[in-house]
Amino acid sequence: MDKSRRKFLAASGVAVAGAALGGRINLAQAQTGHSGHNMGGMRGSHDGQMSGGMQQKTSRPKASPASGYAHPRGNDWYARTVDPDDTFPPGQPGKDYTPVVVPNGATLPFKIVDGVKVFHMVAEEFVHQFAPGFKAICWGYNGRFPGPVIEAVEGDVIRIYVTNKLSVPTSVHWHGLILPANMDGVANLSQPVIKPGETFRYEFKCIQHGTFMYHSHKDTMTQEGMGLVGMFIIHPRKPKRPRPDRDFVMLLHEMDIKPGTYRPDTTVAVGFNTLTMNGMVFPGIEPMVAKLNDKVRMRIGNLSAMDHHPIHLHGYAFRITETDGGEIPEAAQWPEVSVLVSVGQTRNIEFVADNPGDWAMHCHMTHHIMNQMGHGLPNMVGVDARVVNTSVGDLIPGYMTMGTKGMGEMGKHAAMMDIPENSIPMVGADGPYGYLGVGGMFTVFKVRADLESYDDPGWYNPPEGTLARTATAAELRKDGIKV
Ligand SMILES: [Cu+2]
Repeated sequence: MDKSRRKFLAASGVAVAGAALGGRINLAQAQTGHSGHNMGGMRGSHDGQMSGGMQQKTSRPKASPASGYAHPRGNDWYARTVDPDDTFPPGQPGKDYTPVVVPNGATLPFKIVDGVKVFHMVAEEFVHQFAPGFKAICWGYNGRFPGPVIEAVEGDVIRIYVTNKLSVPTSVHWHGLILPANMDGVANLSQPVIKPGETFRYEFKCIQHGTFMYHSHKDTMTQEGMGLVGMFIIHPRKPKRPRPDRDFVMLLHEMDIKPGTYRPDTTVAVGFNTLTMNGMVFPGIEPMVAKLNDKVRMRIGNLSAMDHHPIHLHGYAFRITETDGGEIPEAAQWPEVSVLVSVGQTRNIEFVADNPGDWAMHCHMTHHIMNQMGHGLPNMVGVDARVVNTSVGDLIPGYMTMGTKGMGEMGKHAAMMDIPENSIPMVGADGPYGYLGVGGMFTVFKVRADLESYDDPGWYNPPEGTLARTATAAELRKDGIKV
């Protein structure tokens, strides 16, 4: 940790303790904007704060030009690189930020009207495909589940129109954003509902940067469950570190869609069978592709109904660099190989793509890398299927016992079996060395030394001597391994 950072944290501690002791006074000061500004102004100015000298150096916060709202400054740990009251031209892709990469997804287009970034979202019902052979009637925004990623830059003033084409009232909550209370989108707490057919207008300034989300805040069990969710990215106006070469965005979600049906059952609370990354299940999920030594950031959000997901990346150790609450100081960044993304949280991980290959990246909950896995099945592992097949087969012609050798090959059987329409029970995909018996929250991170584009480069071709293979008799003999 550098010296100024340490000073800043020490100063924050003093300030928080002070606020707790003198709550009434601070509250009164906060109403005039003074107390909060002092706390915000303490970064690297420990001495000034202790002597009370900061008050002379600072001025009252100005209202936002867009909203007439005094930006909160008390909690200095939310991530910002510029003064929230300063005005900036709307951030431009390529110039002010490197756009994010959204596997299987898209970012929401905007136009600029009088210096304001204007977006339009439409909440609606549509048929969503999770993978070839598996669709359902979902809700989402602009025909997408999850909705398109909103991408902005710190200091942008944004206006988002939300049209409700659903048959029920809705609202949109901007999850993690620091904004005026009545732009927060909680139906009937911060605003009236958006009735079917209505278009609401939200407007606020992006005073922080980071990885955030948005979702319905009306009948959330149903509406988030049906797919009214999305990611909201705000890039720093003045990045302190080089921009990443690959900045991936991934939203985790889960539904329960019974095989043979076409609608998510949002009353289900456990045993979800459709575990998605950006709305897709493996093998429908696009790989993430990077060039060797690219700086990679992955922003992972979770708006599942009930499950936290430990997302594990093979072949790498990474650092957890940000949460939706802000940047983690470098000295406190947590090295990991799995990042737990709890419901309602985002996590950024960063690393250098220095290890070429095709690397699995998946939720480590084993039931979350299966598709439409049934539950409450009899335990057939280890059962002698020949006996069961013979005796039951007399009664039910064509009967075949499943699961006696585990579930790994089930997808292959499914191709030959009479399975319900619109279902991909445990279907995986053909990998370079055989059948890849996984589904759900599973993807592949592909790193290559030679890439002409970031399109899928196909399967990895390992260098000589780096492929695990069958041991030869001579090798076993030489190393004294008896089998
Ligand atoms: Cu999981």
